[in-house]
Amino acid sequence: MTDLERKLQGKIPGPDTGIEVRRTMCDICSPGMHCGINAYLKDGKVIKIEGLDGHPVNDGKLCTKGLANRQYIYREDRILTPLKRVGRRGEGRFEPITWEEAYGEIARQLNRCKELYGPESVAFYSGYSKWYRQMLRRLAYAFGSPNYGCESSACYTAAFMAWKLSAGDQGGPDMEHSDLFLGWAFNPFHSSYMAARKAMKLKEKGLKFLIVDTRRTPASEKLADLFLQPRTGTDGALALAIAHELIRRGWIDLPYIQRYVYGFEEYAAYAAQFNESNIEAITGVPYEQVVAAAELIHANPRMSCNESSAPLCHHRNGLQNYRAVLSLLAITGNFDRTGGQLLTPHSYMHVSCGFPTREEEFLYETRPTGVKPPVGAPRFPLWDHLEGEMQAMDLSRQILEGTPYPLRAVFALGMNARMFPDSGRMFRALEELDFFADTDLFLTDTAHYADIVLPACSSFERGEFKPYPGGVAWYTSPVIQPLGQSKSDVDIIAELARYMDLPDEPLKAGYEAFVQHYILDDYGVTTEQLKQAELPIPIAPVHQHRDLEALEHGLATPTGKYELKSAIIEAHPQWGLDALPTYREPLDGADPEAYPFVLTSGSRIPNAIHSRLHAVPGNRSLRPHPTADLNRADCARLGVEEGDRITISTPRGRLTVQVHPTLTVPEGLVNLFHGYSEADANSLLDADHLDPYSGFPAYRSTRCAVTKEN
Ligand SMILES: Nc1nc2c(c(=O)[nH]1)N[C@H]1C(S)=C(S)[C@@H](COP(=O)(O)OP(=O)(O)OC[C@H]3O[C@@H](n4cnc5c(=O)[nH]c(N)nc54)[C@H](O)[C@@H]3O)O[C@H]1N2
Ligand SMILES: Nc1nc2c(c(=O)[nH]1)N[C@H]1C(S)=C(S)[C@@H](COP(=O)(O)OP(=O)(O)OC[C@H]3O[C@@H](n4cnc5c(=O)[nH]c(N)nc54)[C@H](O)[C@@H]3O)O[C@H]1N2
Ligand SMILES: [Mo]
Repeated sequence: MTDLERKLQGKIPGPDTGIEVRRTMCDICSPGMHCGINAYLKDGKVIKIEGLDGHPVNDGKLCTKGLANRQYIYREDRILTPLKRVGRRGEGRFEPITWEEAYGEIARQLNRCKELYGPESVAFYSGYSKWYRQMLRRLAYAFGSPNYGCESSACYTAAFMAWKLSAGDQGGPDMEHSDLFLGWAFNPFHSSYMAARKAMKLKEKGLKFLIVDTRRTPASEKLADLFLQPRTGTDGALALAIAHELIRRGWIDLPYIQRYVYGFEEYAAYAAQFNESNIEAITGVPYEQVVAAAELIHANPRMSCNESSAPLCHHRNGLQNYRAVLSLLAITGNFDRTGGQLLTPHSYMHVSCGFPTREEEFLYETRPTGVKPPVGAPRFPLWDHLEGEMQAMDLSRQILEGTPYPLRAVFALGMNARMFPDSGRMFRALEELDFFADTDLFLTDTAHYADIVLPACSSFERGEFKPYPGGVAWYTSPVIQPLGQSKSDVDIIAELARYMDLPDEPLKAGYEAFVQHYILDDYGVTTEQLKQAELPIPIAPVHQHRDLEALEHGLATPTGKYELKSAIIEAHPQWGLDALPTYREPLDGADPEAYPFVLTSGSRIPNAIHSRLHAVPGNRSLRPHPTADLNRADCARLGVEEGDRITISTPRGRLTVQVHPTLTVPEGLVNLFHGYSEADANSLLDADHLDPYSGFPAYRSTRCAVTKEN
């Protein structure tokens, strides 16, 4: 082997090998991460990737998902041209068309619906990707429809709403200064590796952990000083019982409560209903463990907690459960205090990016007035009051029933019909539409239902503005040409707006102009500077926290205080919701004799993220078969062993998967991972088993039956 061959084999960059390294970002997982990447390129192709040293999130490291980027962007089912459907909906037969033809058809069809049924009859939907959402929302508004909505109808927003009701905006943990961390539904080892690293480091420094999870997890094994394992969806009752124990023993911060907290007396009286007489029956947690939790909290006064964007709120009682957990911070005087939970006002994409922006001006200044309410508003009035976008969990119902008004077309970016509870109903709804356009990297089975499919490019093929917590930001540049004729989502939106000549100049000016004028101008920074930067650079000074400053100033709640009793809900008795964080049984009405098990679906797994990575060969090989976890005692009773097949059934449907006997789940609970199209957990769920406060679905608590498959 020659020297050059050796260098080529080792993928060594240099003029002789023709290999160069460019910087980009992984956008496969949560926007809270988006790690820096070195992409090694040869002949315009990515041949290797590695983590980018010095990047504020990953500092050179990459996880099982990040490492999949090369196989992900070159997945065989990448869409390379705009497509027009020629077969039946769902059949997957398409023919390539030009961008001009695609825009023409979309414009014609959306305008037709507008003329026949009004602008509200068109919904604009985004799947899990977030970075282009400001533009998509504005597109909906420019078209005249209030119906912009997204996957956040089932992710994070319920937690955000709980925070808004309680404190006017969200709070983040000041973990470094805490004595105790309340890891409630917290398993970052599978969902957020960088947070896991931080937790492990702080544990070594002496931080105590109270872990509350329905399953045994790496967090319960590696982090917990005390581990509580309640029945799924009973967290509200457990939190109220701990609160009652703290109150009863006087282990609360009374001066703080008197000054900064609203509704304490009624809250305390309500919490007293959860005690030694009933807590084990409701939650499965013995009362001694409630006492142990109260003792741990008392012994470790500075306490913070994790943000649970999903599992705590994935129940029909989820938002209230989450409020009950948060209330523990308020009664112990841990909100807006060093080592507790600090206000982290949202400023970009629902999260705090460390500096204020004028994003909301861009989002709302063109919102149409005098139009019908968005999808889901009548059914979920609190959601509508706090969020104002459509609650997409009501989308399939409205399409199929046509009430309160017809919904006839959907323009989507990255729609995955399988993320909706009773995904079959969503597919039926897509079949019923007059027109459906979907934009994706891959020709998914949801895209098969579209009349027009548009090809989006990956984060390696485009640029993106990316702020990170702590006031730093950068703007990535494409490292390779877009594959085929694919385009960046934001370019698609701006081009369509121009094609349709919608009355919105800032939208038509495009994404980069939005970032410059609504985000960066205030800081005297240009997108060009951020593109030149080797790594994210500081663009605003970091806010220095002062204890009780936000509370002294008055929170953005109606009373200005931390509200244990929501004044917003109190002021709207017609909603039929409770102002206190009341507790209600999570399980549905299915017959417990016919459906003696409980199904929880969606706990995260390290090798996959939703529907994105199951089709990537390397990741798929780590968990090739959809599998359900079942307690060993249940397995023994059913007579099944590792790898045997079981059928999980609900009144909605049935699914056959492999079984994994385990002790991580308690008896009676079936844990199924989500995102597999051939074993779609959501096909088993009821589309109307929703939280009336948030509209969130009960992904984590549905009665089911389990039988052995022969
Ligand atoms: N049973 C169960 N179901 C759940 C959950 C659960 O816990 N249990 N979790 C819920 C939660 S929290 C979430 S966030 C949702 C996930 O929400 P989904 O929307 O289901 O998420 P994904 O499958 O990651 O992505 C949707 C589509 O976006 C496409 N896509 C990726 N990148 C881009 C891009 O840059 N542009 C465009 N146009 N498309 C792109 C992907 O290829 C994919 O087809 O699932 C929810 N569903
Ligand atoms: N690898 C990977 N990482 C991801 C994702 C992914 O798909 N794959 N998705 C991303 C997204 S969109 C989101 S929203 C986040 C979610 O992030 P997390 O909320 O951290 O993830 P989960 O694993 O869903 O839930 C955490 C723990 O909650 C427990 N749990 C479930 N139900 C209950 C309950 O009723 N009560 C209690 N106390 N515990 C419960 C589960 O057993 C699990 O161990 O993850 C993000 N990160
Ligand atoms: Mo999510």
